[in-house]
Parts: sequence; structure tokens; C-alpha cells
Amino acid sequence: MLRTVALISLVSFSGYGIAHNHQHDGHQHGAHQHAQHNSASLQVSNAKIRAFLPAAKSTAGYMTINNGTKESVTIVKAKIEGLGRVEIHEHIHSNGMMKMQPVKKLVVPANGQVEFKPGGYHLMGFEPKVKLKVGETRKLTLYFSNGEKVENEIKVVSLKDAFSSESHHHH
Ligand SMILES: [Cu+2]
Repeated sequence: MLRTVALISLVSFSGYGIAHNHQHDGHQHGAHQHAQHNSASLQVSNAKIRAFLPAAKSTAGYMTINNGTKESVTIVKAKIEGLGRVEIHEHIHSNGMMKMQPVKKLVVPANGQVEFKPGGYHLMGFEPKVKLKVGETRKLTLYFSNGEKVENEIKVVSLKDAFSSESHHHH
């Protein structure tokens, strides 16, 4: 605990140092630093993707996205290392049937969150170039309409591991 506190104060101290220098040397780096600060406030947590079942052409992934900024952001694309294609899907009710369809743009509201979960939004992975192995992590990249991207780790899990109440029928 003490060690954590010490580390945080060290980091913020050096941050002050940088800001101080900028005030004196007159360079305009403020906007760049601000952009970095914003992307740090977009957080992906609990990202998981199921390993492909035998003969399956697709698999589903879930995560929670927190937007701690004062502006809404729009996700336009997702990528997972080693997969040829990743889509964002939602479930809709149509004639008493549950169907899923691709989402081109997904808005995460200001100071809000979007949860990807069974029966709701999910990532759909296709075309594995490198087989997904349970227990490993891959790089997940989310692309936003403002040009920002957020990289995160996504964990490969087994069907029975994580989603016992899952009733998700794929393609
Ligand atoms: Cu789907």
C-alpha cells in the first residue's frame, strides 16, 4: 500500500515537471498531451473471447467499455490480433425470434459505459489466422470515429469457463 502511494506521487511529480518546462520553453504541446489524457479515460475491462468450437466459423467476445470523458465516443471498428475479421454485433427481437446483426457504429455515452454480454452487444471473431488457445491473451484494438484507438488485452476463455448461462446461437 505504502509503495503504491509512493509510486503515484512520483508519477504525478514528474508530470508536473513536464508541464512546468512547457510553460517556460513556449512550445505548444498542450493539445497532444490532452489527447493522450482523454484516451486514458476510455477503459476496457473484463475483455474475453471464447476459443472457437470445433468446426465453428465464428466465436463471441465480451467486455465492458467505460467512457470517463465528458464527450460521447463512437466505436467504428474492432480488431483482435490473429483474427482476420472482427465485427460488433447486437441482438434484436424480430417476429419473436432473437437475431443478431452487425453494428457499424456504437456510441458510448459521456461518463457512461456499454457492456458487451450474452444476449446483447458482443464481439464476433472470424477467420482465425492463429488458433485461439484457452488461457492466452491477445491484443484487442478498438477504433473510434474521432481517430483515437484504444488497445487492450482480451483473454481467451473456454465455453464452460465463463458463460454458463449463455444461450447464444451462432450463424
Ligand atoms: Cu454475433
